[in-house]
Amino acid sequence: QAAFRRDLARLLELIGTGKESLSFMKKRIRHLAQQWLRAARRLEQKLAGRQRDQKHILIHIGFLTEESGDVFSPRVLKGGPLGEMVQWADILAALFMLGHSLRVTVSLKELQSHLGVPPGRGNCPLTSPLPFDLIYTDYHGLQQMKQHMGLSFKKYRCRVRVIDTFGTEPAYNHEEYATLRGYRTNWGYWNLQPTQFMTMFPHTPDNSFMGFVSEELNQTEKQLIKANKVSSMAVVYGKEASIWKGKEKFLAILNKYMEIHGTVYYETQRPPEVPAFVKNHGLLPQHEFQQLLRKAKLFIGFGFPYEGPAPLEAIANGCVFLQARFNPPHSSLNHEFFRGKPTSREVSSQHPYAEEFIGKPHVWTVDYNNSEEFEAAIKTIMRTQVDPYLPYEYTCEGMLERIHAYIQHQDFCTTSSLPPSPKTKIPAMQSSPSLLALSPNSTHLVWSPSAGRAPQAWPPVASLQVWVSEPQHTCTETCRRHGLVCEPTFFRFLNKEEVFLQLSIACDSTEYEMNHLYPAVAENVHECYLQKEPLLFSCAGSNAKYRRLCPCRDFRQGQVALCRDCL
Ligand code: U2F
Repeated sequence: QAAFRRDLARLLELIGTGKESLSFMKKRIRHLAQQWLRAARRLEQKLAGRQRDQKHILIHIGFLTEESGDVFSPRVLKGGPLGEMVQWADILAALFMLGHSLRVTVSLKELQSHLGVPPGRGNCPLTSPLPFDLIYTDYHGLQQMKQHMGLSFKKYRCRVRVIDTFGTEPAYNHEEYATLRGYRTNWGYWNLQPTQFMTMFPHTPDNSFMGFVSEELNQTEKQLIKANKVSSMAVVYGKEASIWKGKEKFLAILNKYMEIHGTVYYETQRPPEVPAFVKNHGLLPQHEFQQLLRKAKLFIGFGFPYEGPAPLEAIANGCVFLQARFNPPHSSLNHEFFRGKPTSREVSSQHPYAEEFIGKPHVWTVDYNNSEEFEAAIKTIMRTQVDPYLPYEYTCEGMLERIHAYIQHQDFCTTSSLPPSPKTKIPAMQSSPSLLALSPNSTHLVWSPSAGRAPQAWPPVASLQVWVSEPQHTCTETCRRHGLVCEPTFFRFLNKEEVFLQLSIACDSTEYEMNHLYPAVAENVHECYLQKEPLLFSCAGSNAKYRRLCPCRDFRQGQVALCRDCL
């Protein structure tokens, strides 16, 4: 049984020393310690003594190992990316607070020693059973484990969770399919269950949403912040000078109305990209950056970095976030930053989560090519009163709740918890009684209690609704349009011929094929297709030719990763 922890001191020892990145993470954990403790107490009450198994967990942060180049650590104090470190610090804190037994490694040598690989021996099967129930790592770590575990890697990969900032879509994950269809990338194709990849924002429901946290304010702090806001103070999003390059026009407009602050790293003198009228504080320690946000009214993005933590912190501290709409959207097909990343996701603004999940009055997404629209937004924002706001899923309690649920319910090792392999199980599935019934208004299918006992599944099947997409729509979009979220683990319940029948879809032929858009129907030719490869079940992906069958579910307000009965 795992017992919630009462302090974080032991975790700080486990993390080790010797790298700026580790110091950054420890400082963050220390600073947020009280928040974590309070959140753990609240979750403990909520779960009311429910059985929670204590897991032995290895956390191997591959990108911080010398063997992968560790390009991030030397840039911690120089304006380099911190988002990944924010997330790892929070993952460590959450796993520890939940009471699991942790080992943390940031070098290959430590990894080998924890895995039980004798020094000097690589790429051999482990001589004794893996002593961890779970391994949290990243793409770099995955590669290292593959290299050093030999055949044992295949055996144990179901225990791995990959922290993957921008996400990996199923089409890119499946080796044979990726190779055949041109979805190969630098990051490989690991044939993992797509929900083993865990993202920084809920980018695609095909992956699990891991997230991170932002500081939560109590009522008194919120009131104080509101009272002390300076309505003419703006902070620019961007700690690296290159982000400011070519932004003179916007800065000049903004400067007409507001005092502009920046936190751009510099060594001896002001970077030339930052105009003289900007008050540049230099790169600030994280808690001082939060203080600056507490005074500011506006946090303004100029298009990069994509999808970082700072806008959530700004909104949590009562700022309005103003950002550029991307038209056309940026993606791995048209933008250098995303090129080679294992996703075709279209990024519609600098921060789509802020745009779609938060929106006005906290977030303004405007066309920066239209100076009038840009200027009008600034003027309106200055007059608008907003409260500090933090979505529940980004609070410590929200993150603890979500990771708790994943650890208790996600099992990629037991075969009964996995989608059936097509060769053996699909005929049996076809003959099983239908789990689904037409909804009262005949538009979609819902879980049918009359089918008998619900199959063991997590999320519980009772939350399932099947909707048919419009042509050219993804299942992610389709479910969202109905106020639901796509749930890839449910594809297996609707990958059946009879489901087309129940939905009155006429099929002149039905074939099993490998295609990440299936199950789907090509309506004009009455051809129906079922999925032959369960690893390719995908919420992402669309094509004008197909209407897709989409498995949707409900979700908890402020916690999109969990359905109502998921805890
Ligand atoms: C993102 O990484 P970034 O580090 O560029 O993300 P930011 O949103 O700028 O914020 C990271 C943290 O930096 C902190 C701030 C955030 O939590 O509190 N900070 C600070 O300590 N001092 C300052 O003066 C200003 C900010 C993203 F997270 C990564 O995944 C991507 O790789 C990267 C590129 O898109 O963007």
